[in-house]
Amino acid sequence: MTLSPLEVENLLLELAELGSWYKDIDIDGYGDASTEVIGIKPDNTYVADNTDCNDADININPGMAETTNLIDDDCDGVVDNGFKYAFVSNTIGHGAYPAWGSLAGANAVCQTEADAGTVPSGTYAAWLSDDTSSPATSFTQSAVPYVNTNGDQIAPDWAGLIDGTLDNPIKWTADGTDMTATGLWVMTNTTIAGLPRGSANCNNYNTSNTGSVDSGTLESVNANWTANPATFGGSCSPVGGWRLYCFQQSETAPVPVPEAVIGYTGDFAAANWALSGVASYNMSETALTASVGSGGGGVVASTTITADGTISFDWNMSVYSAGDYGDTIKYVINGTAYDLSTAGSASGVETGIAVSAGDIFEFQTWGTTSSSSYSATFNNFSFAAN
Ligand SMILES: [Ca+2]
Ligand SMILES: [Ca+2]
Ligand SMILES: [Ca+2]
Ligand SMILES: [Ca+2]
Repeated sequence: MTLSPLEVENLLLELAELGSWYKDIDIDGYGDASTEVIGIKPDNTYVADNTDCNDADININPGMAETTNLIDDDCDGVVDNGFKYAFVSNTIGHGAYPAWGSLAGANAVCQTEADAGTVPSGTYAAWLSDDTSSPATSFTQSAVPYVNTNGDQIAPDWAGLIDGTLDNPIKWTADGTDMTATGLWVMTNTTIAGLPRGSANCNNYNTSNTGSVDSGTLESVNANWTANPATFGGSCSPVGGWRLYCFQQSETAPVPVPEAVIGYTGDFAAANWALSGVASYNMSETALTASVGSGGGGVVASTTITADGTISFDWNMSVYSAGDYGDTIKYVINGTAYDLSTAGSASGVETGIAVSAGDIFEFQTWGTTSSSSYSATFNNFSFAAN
């Protein structure tokens, strides 16, 4: 067969595109890692990239900028990183009823509402001062914008938050409910600078229904948002009660996907096993071997598992001279033995053996009498963390 110049050119082009290819359904130039095809590029719906975390949305890929939409636009595993969310509590503190009880209790209210709400996961704390702590001393002072749960900017950063004017009022709950005209003030005892306004803090927010408190008003964008003179010295048990301002302090980092351990490496390197026996034995990166020429005996290799996961390995037992009571090869988890073979030559593949952090995992071989002669191998070892 003779190829025309055009056919030769096309063939060369195809050869140049040998590699790994990934489907790009939303045509944003980024492919779906789960659709790998190796070889010649199937067609132009495939790309070389495999980093699209949502191949059904052209606006979600590693090339996008993160925006305040409660979506991980840039595929780095963190929702709305580059912003810190704030919200007003749905929970109402009230001195006459079970309330937050302390500044730590108020922080817990914020955390609970954040965890149950639509805001990005992370740590949240109350904009509240007591006798020993205030936002200025306890908050992570953000260099990135503070935003509401509806996406509006509250302030460009910490400096903007404490300059006495907000870009938008903090009046949305952690699940995005607008609390406009709900008629409740927000307990703060905190100045616009984030410092204690005084000692009007309901006896450090205990539940004894005593003392007074200074507060702010949740629809305000001037200094009244945190320190409204009309509220100063307010009762700790008003008819309505009080809300809290809650601020995101940090983001929850994406959970790294643990890499599998292949061979006796990493946590399963030979140095992390206790090896003993009366056989000739050895552990390399690729295999644990035991060789018994005469006299019986075997090897015990023991390690402590460092993470929950599954173990797989191949094994082989070649018996040259049988022991009177058999020649065994097995693995043992926390003292419970799982026989692989108890007599004669045999081999096999074990996969998906579940283990937990702290488990004692062992390989064992044993020739039962002085007439035993065998060689045993555990190879193709791997461990995949859950
Ligand atoms: Ca795509
Ligand atoms: Ca996409
Ligand atoms: Ca992100
Ligand atoms: Ca986003």
